[in-house]
Amino acid sequence: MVVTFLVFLLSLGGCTENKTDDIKKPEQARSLKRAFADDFYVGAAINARLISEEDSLALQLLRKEFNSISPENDMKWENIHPAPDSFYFDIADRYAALAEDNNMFALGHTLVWHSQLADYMNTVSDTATMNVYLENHISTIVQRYKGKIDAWDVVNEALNEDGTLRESVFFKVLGEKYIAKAFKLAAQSDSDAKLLYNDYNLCVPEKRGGAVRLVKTLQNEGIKIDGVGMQGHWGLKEPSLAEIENSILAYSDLGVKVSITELDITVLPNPWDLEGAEVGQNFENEDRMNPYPDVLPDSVQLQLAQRYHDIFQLFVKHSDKIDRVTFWGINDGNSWLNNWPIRGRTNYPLLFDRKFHPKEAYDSILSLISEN
Ligand code: 9MR
Repeated sequence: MVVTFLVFLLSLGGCTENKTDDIKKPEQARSLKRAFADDFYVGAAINARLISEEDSLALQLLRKEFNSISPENDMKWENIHPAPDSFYFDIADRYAALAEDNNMFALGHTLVWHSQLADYMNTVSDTATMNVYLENHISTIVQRYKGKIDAWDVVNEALNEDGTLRESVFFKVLGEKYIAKAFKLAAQSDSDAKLLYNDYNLCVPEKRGGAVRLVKTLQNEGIKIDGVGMQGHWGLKEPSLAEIENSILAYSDLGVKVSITELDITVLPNPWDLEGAEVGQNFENEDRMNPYPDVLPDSVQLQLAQRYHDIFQLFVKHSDKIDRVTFWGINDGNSWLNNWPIRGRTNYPLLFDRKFHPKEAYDSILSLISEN
């Protein structure tokens, strides 16, 4: 921040003729997508209101700052494919059009996930039905958005914390080959789309081991996988920068690209030491668990800024291995972290506050570019 401030002072000193214009220039040029244009896409997850262009302030900010989008909920199975023979494409179509109109890199999130599944999927128990449903789901959706969706989270959160495979309905019915099947179907439906495995806690060594095995298994079978998505639901201290770096290197060593797909940093107490994003974990609210209901104290604001600075410094260092860094939301007010793992708290995990104003964390990230 000191550096940003110095740059600002220098810019004032440098203006001679048209002062107003010169002073404005650095401010107008500030934008995440411009700052990191040589490094990676900078994305945001967007909700149905924003996709439908009902939230004009959010849309304005999105266009200014970001060059990639992820649909927070609207392409998940329960929303896009609510009954075996019925698809609901209205919002997803608008999402794809928004990306196209604004020249943004569009992610499809997500094809195969145990959570937010349509009810009928949870009762499937035979191989034939599961195969038909999976084929219909993946082929229909990926073909529809061929050339419009640039990358897919093909399989989401298939791993347990110890690196073994989660007993999802897909696993129970088809065994581990459901993963290969999903990637194969996606590749057949759009050979140009980038195909990703996406999960949380992918910096934890045991889980990282599981993800490395998963990627290698696909590669050994000759199945296309282009990237690993490290979600990045992180805290002020955990995971350590060393574990984040080890993980970027471990995935990149496999010959796939890394994306940071769902970045946010919680500043609220977490007495259960929960990490990641297991949405089934929920707890009761109480005052001591919601210490900043009105405003975030400066001391914590600065800690958050420093943490974002350090993390982005690492991302820039490894920008040859990283395709995209996506935040899970636009501003603090619409973050899922206000409701997880306790409903109704006030969290501050993103770069923009509830009024869409950039926070210190935003400046700390942009200062990296002038530091280089
Ligand atoms: O942000 C999403 C939230 O609005 C939903 O209620 C929740 C339900 O599962 O999913 C959230 O997004 C998740 C994402 O799709 C996958 N990784 C974890 C994210 C946070 O839970």
